Amino acid sequence: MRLVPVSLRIWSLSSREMFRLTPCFRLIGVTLAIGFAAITEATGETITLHTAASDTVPLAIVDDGYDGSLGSMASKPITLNVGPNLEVVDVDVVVRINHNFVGDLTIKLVGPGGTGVTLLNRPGLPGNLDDGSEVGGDSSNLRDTAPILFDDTAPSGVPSESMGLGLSSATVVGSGPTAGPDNYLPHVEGDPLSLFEDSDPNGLWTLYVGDSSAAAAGTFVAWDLRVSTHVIPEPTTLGLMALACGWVVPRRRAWRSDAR
Ligand SMILES: [Ca+2]
Ligand SMILES: [Ca+2]
Ligand SMILES: [Ca+2]
Repeated sequence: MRLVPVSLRIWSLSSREMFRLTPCFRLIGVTLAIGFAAITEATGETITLHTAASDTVPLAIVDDGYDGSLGSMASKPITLNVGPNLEVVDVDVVVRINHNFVGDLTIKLVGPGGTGVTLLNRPGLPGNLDDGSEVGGDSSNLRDTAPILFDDTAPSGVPSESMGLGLSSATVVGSGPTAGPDNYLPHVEGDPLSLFEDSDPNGLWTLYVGDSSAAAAGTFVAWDLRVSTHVIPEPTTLGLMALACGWVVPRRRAWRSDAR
């Protein structure tokens, strides 16, 4: 069997031959439609938002317990099961914490594939150490009644390193219009939530909260996971077209030989 290039043969077809080739054209039409649908999904028109919440039992964040390891942090899991053939296009996180010194805190999100992102790294503390070794940072407070949103496209445009900037030690972050924004860009130095893009949304997501200096202690109350997905684009569309035409065109040659 030798395949004939379709593009070279179509121009010489009679109407009878075109009729015999209609299965090929039908299949091309169907596969082009499937391909168009996949492209539509990839461009964001069928993005689905999945939301899930942790338990709301206050969990102690060990005062001055963070040493740079996930094991030294308080953690709450969320298991997501949203079905097959999906991949992540966006992740946002809402956190509810009670604490009187936000500069003590480090917050990290780890996804089902093991990817980890730092959402907060001790706001107000100069430098970028992540081992719990320094003392300082912003003295403003967090309350579970004033949840904090971390989002790569946070409307405030404020990076989480600036959380509490300009607030007094007694002020709760996000508790009112003069208390600063309640939504932040996650820790912005090369660690965005977009690191989860194209990953499988299904499985265990865990949020970790650590405290790096003594005196003020707090509780990790709850968190919400917001994962947007789209259907993984179908890679076999063009393959189906080639397979179909590879079958129909040799049949057409056989029909012509029979007619002679
Ligand atoms: Ca987002
Ligand atoms: Ca305080
Ligand atoms: Ca502390």
